[in-house]
Amino acid sequence: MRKTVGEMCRVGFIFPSSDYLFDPFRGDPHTHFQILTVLEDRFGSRVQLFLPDLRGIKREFALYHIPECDIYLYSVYSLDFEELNFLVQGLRERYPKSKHIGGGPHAALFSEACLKIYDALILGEGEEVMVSAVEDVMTSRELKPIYRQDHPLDINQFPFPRRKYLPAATVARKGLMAMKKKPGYDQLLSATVMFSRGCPYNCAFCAIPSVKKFSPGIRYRKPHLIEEEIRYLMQAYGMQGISLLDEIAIPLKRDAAIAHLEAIGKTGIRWRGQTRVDSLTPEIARLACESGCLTLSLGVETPSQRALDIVHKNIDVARSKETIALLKKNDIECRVYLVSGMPGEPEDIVDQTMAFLEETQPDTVMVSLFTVRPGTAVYEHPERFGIKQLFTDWKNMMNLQNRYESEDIKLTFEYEEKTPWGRGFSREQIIRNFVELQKRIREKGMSSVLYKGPGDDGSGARRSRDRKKDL
Ligand code: B12
Ligand code: SF4
Repeated sequence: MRKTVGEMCRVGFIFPSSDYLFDPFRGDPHTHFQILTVLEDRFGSRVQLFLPDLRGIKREFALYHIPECDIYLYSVYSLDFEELNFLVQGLRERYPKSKHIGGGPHAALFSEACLKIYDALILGEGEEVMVSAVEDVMTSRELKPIYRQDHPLDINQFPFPRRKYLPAATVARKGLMAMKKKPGYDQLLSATVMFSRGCPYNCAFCAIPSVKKFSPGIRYRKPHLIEEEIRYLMQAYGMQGISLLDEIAIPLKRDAAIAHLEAIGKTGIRWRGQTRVDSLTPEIARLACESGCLTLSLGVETPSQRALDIVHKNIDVARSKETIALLKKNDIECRVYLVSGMPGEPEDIVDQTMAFLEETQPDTVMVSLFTVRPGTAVYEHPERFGIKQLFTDWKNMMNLQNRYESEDIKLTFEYEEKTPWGRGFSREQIIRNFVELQKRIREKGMSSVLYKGPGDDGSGARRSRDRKKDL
């Protein structure tokens, strides 16, 4: 193993297999691009950087794909916790002098457990503290156990995240822009992007409020930086479409929203994104369409006002209906996100949901099963939500979306028989409702469109067959 003092330091930021996802290549490793870009700018030729991409690779063969490094980095998501532990162990055996640094949601939520696995943790935003950690390794080979960024950074001081750490074919791919009613958009070369950090709301089922506890609220990149990043993607990769992963795609304040949309619109790119149902006005919806917006996904969650109130979603059902209509009026395809199994659902939730969809006619609907994740208020105080038991096998924390023929549905919680809103559904009832809802949505022709990729026979069967876990 090389000595790092005064020499080049090799840093590898590992992206796990994500084998529980339908298509792990639909998302991009933004954290990895961001941190590697910052390290490159800060250390220049004193570091050699790698992004070992383990998507599609079987766990037992993963180590063959990871080069020897002095420092390995991991963004620890609860679902990946186990896989990453396995990798750290394997890499320690193979390269005993290597250092292992974890960050991300699970590290922020379970620091003590993570400190048993990693040599050091990055808590909060990583750009500045990661530079200190690399300097520590370069100068003394000693790491502090915790590097904490306990206040928000100005995200506009950093360059846009460069993507050269992955092959171009991985960076720009087809399928992300597929539309339900307009053919051809699935052929656009596309990638995911993020122009903001955080969310100012506190929905009880969402991990954002606590994984972002060191940097609360929402911050957007400045319009000229957004434009610069899109132009880079277009010039370097021939990008024709972008999928915004921001929680709230369009800033909530009018002036900021207009400048944001103008910056995107100037580039001529097509885009899609997601937002809250209370974040759009008629003017902003029109400008979104003019700026190239093809699809917006709305966090409708449920047509039950009682359930929305119990999970502090802070929206009303009437507003959901208005916003769906607004998108339709502006020729923006509307996808509705629903969650099935939420606390407070009435007995006839399936019928109520179908009546809501019948009335509003969104273009597509995605239903997830209610999942209790660490970092959420429901996880912290299950009793307030009528929950008597939680199951903490992290690998079952995936939102199921019925994308495979036979899903192995595992609930992460169980309701009391008597809850503050009345009878709590049994586990069997929740699963029955979820399956029934999926079936009826399919029958209505409102299921999402999924690009199946080259070689698919069109039925989606190839992927289903190939999965060990039909998830
Ligand atoms: C983009 C995104 C993805 C992308 C890419 C993820 C990635 N690993 O890069 C894709 C689409 C692949 C994805 C998939 C999933 N995601 Co996701 N994802 C997000 C999202 C929207 C943004 C994260 C992001 O890239 N931000 C931009 C970067 C620059 O910021 P950041 O990640 O916060 O990282 C900063 C700091 O936290 C820190 N940092 C974080 N990790 C590390 C590690 C090191 C070593 C260092 C130095 C610093 C550091 O430095 C960064 C810069 O300051 C968040 C919600 C959110 N807003 O945070 C959910 C979120 C992180 N995802 C979540 C989940 C659950 C998933 C999935 C399991 C799918 C699912 N929805 O069920 C999979 C897991 C896939 C995987 N194996 O990683 C949860 C995590 C909950 C938890 N307890 O783990 C979140 C919080 C969403 C939510 N509302 O629940 N995701
Ligand atoms: S569900 Fe959406 S609006 Fe609610 S806290 Fe999470 S990201 Fe914010």
